[in-house]
Amino acid sequence: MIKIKVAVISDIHGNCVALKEVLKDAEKKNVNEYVFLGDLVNDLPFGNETLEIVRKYSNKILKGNKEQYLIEYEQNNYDWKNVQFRNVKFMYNELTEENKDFIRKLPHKLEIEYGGVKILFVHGSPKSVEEQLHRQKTDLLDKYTKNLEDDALVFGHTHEKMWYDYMNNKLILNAGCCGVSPHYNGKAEYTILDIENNKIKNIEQNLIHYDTNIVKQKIIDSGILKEDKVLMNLTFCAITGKGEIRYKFLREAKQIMKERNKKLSKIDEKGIYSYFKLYDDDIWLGLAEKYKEYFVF
Ligand SMILES: [Mn+2]
Repeated sequence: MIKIKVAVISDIHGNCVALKEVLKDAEKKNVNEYVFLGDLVNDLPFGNETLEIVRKYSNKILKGNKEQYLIEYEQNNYDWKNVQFRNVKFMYNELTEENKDFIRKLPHKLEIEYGGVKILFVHGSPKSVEEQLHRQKTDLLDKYTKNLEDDALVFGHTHEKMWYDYMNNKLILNAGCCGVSPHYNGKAEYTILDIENNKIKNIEQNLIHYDTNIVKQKIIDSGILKEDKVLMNLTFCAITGKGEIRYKFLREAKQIMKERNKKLSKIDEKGIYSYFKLYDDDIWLGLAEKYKEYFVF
C-alpha cells in the first residue's frame, strides 16, 4: 500500500519567514513530498533566501507570473518605467546568476502521479500563469475539468482563501497563499494531500502563524525602501490584517486610470494578461500620500 503526504505550497512571494514556519509544520506532520506552485519571489525582497530553501526541499517547482515578469524584464518585453515595477528590477539585480538561471528553466505545469492518483499542478491555469481560476468562475473551471485526463487540478495565484471543490468528477483545489495572504494577520496558508490506496484520502488546509515583525525588519535591512516604499507598504498591510486597505488602494488606482481612459493591461496574442496594474506614477505616489496613515515605512 502506498501512503504519501504531499505539501502544496503556493505564492510565497519572497516571504521566507512564512515559508520557514510552513516547512517546520510540514516536517512535524511527516510530509514526504513538496510541490511549489510558483510566485516564489517578488513582492517581498528576500528572493535568494526563498529560492535556496525551496530548491533544497524539492525539484517539483513551477513558474508563476512573478517569475515570468523577471524573465520579461530580462528580455525587455515591457518598458518598465513605472515606479511600481522598481520592485521587480530590484529583485532581478539581487538574484544570483544561479537563481536567475533556475527561474528561466521553471516549467509552467507539472503532471505528477502519486500511487495511482494523477494530479495536474499549475500556478494560474493550465493555459497561463496569469489566468485566474476564481471559485465563482464555474464556466472556466468546467472548461478545464471537462476533458482533464488527471484526477485533480491544483493551482494558486488568486490569493483567495484556500478552497477545494469537485467538478466533472475531478478535484479542483486552490492551495492557498503562503507568503502574502490578505485575509489574516501573520498567517500562511498551505495544503497537505494525504494519498492512500489510489485515492486522496484527506485534504488538510493549514493556517500557520509567523512573526511579521521579523518580516518588517528584514524589509528595512534589504534596501528595497530606497526604490519603492509603496508596494512594500501595501504588501505589509496585506500580511498584517489590513488587506482591505491594499484592496481599496488598488481599486481606487484602477478607477482613476479608467477616468483617464488609460489601458490597465497588456494582452498577449492568446488574450491573456501578460502584465496588468499599469498605474501612472502620479496615481501610485499620490494615493500613497492619501493612505499614509496606514503605512509603516
Ligand atoms: Mn500569481
